[in-house]
Amino acid sequence: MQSHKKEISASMMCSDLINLKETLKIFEDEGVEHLHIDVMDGTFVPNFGLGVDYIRSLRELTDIPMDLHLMIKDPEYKFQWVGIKENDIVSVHYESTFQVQRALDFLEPFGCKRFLAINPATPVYSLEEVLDYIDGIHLLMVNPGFAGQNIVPSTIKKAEKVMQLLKEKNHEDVIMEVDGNITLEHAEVLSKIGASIFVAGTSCLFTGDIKDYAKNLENLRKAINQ
Ligand code: S6P
Ligand code: MG
Repeated sequence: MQSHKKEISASMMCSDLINLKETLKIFEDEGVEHLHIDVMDGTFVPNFGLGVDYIRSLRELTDIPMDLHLMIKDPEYKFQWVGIKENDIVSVHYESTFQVQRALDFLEPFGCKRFLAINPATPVYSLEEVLDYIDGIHLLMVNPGFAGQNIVPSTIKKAEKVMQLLKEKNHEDVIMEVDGNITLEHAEVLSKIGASIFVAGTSCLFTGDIKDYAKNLENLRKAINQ
């Protein structure tokens, strides 16, 4: 198995706006690699989420690259709205458009890393035809839309199947991100399976008190690097 660096993506929908600056300072000091931004349109998922003004303001506060998780219908026509930068990851959902490959093509000129996201019930074989056009697979461990949900148990086995597919297709250059209910225990198991990016939400990072964030990040770092 090709080994990739293990990285943390802090889920900003779980963060507390009042302490935003202090939170970002902790993330910078702790070397958090990505800010996970859940963009939700109320159609693809039953919730509204972080929007373009929030993204713009956040850019003024930090240089940490963004991990833009687009949970929106027909994303290929909306990339310009988002303000994508070269160091960002952008995930489009397999289920959000009839033209996944076109969506990935439309993303190419932005120079960002292109990830394909799949929901818990979307089969792993859906990834096969687009492996040449992506840098990563974004595996949803919960049905998207909300923080604080319990893992869909079958997704752990599914993570193994993703790694198996990448091996079979000679595509171990493609990395796997895991998103949803990433507790320390799940992080450790998924890291051993081969995941490289871990979305840190209420399950391991945003546990209530900002004073705990640095320690929480250190614990997560330990769990994914065992
Ligand atoms: C869910 C979203 C996720 C959440 C994350 C929160 O729709 O894609 O990125 O922000 O799941 O983490 P937790 O630990 O509360 O599940
Ligand atoms: Mg997400």
